[in-house]
Amino acid sequence: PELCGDVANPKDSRVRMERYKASNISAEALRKVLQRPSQRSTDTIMGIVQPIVKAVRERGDAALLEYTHKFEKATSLTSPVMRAPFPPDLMRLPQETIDAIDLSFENIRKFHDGQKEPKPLVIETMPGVVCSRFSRPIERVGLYIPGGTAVLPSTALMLGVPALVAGCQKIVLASPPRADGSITPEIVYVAHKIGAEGIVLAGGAQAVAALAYGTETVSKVDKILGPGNQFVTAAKMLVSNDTSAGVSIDMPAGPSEVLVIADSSAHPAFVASDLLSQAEHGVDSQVILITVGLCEVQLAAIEEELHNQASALPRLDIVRGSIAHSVTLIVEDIESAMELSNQYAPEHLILQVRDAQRVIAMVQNAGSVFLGPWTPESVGDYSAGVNHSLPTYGYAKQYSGVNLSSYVKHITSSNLTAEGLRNLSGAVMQLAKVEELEAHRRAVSIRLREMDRVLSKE
Ligand code: HSO
Ligand code: ZN
Repeated sequence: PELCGDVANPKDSRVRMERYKASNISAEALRKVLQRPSQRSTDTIMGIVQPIVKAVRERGDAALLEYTHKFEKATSLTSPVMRAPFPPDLMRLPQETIDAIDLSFENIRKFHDGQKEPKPLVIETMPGVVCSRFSRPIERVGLYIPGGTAVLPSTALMLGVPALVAGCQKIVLASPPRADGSITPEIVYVAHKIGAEGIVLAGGAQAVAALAYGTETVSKVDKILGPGNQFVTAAKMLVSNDTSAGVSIDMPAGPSEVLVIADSSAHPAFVASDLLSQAEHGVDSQVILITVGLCEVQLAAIEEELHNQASALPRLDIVRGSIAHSVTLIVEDIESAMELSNQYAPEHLILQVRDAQRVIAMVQNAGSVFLGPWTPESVGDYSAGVNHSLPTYGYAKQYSGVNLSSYVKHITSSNLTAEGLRNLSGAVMQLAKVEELEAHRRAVSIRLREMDRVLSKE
């Protein structure tokens, strides 16, 4: 593809995203530019995950502990579950951290509580034919909190608070322990606040298998939610396909990503900081910047900020990795920007443009949107109240992020009067006839006859 502006020297150590002028490249080239970094093939991953899931299903705690000893190096661990009530010693935290968790907890609680349906839906579709729908919590949920390069108590909040609000009876957390067998106190504190039954001290496919099938000490759950690496995702897909496990999952998860749309009203430092806050998640993260009608000076100002801010970050190496497969796309109007964004379907969409509220009408595909100069993605990652467990890898085209309805099932009911059944009888009996299901037809005709019998007596 044709580059606009100067090309960075590949050996140059500047932190820099490649620039493309969208109107100068073909649709095919554009599609390539917007491709997510490739992941290891599903077959390879499944080949690794399958025996692990099988071992935990067949040998329970013994296999689970073996894997934790091996992968987490937590060889001193003798029981895979830490049960509530959690010892206060294990959740001792600085007051500022407690306050931050408490405030975030409360905002997330409020936003998800607001998602409750005020009352069951009741619709009379025809006279005497009443259809309704009501919801019930999923009884047992397993929440996976990834380990890896960062501790993520915020993910425990995002998965746990809605489970609490929904009224799930049993909440089980799973998270890989540290090498000494312990779990970060922030996660234990969140587990305590959401009323978790326990924390499974395991990660990866083995943790998912334990939650799906249960072991001697791990409670089997009905649904597993939470992000994770490719092994976790593969294991979630595997167990949700096994009818004998009887477990569902939230969504397939991939590396974190953000798409920022900036026009000339955007503050270059803000734009760069938002790109970097997502880029620091992992080398496989991807960040996309779409600029709308910026001149060379404005573009250069963002790039300068990106380099300078990145250079001061403790996770510069990770940032370099993700920036290497991240790009800037240059367009001239907001319509073109939104078209590209909808095509990409980002997990996070940041609109640093004039009249962002108007632009939101054009959003078709995105996990969560952040509007205007004062809304960095970090607020949604932690404390605003929205959920940060969102569809990645383009799945925002068909999946919603985690929300209250992720923790409930909807049940419908029908209630007909005699008049209602009479009103429906013709259609039902005709369709039963078409499908040659005679017992279905008779279930109606037998009642019509009874109605006629009673009527003739009156
Ligand atoms: N941005 C991540 C969530 C997160 N950020 C956790 C910080 N901690 C989800 O895409
Ligand atoms: Zn984040």
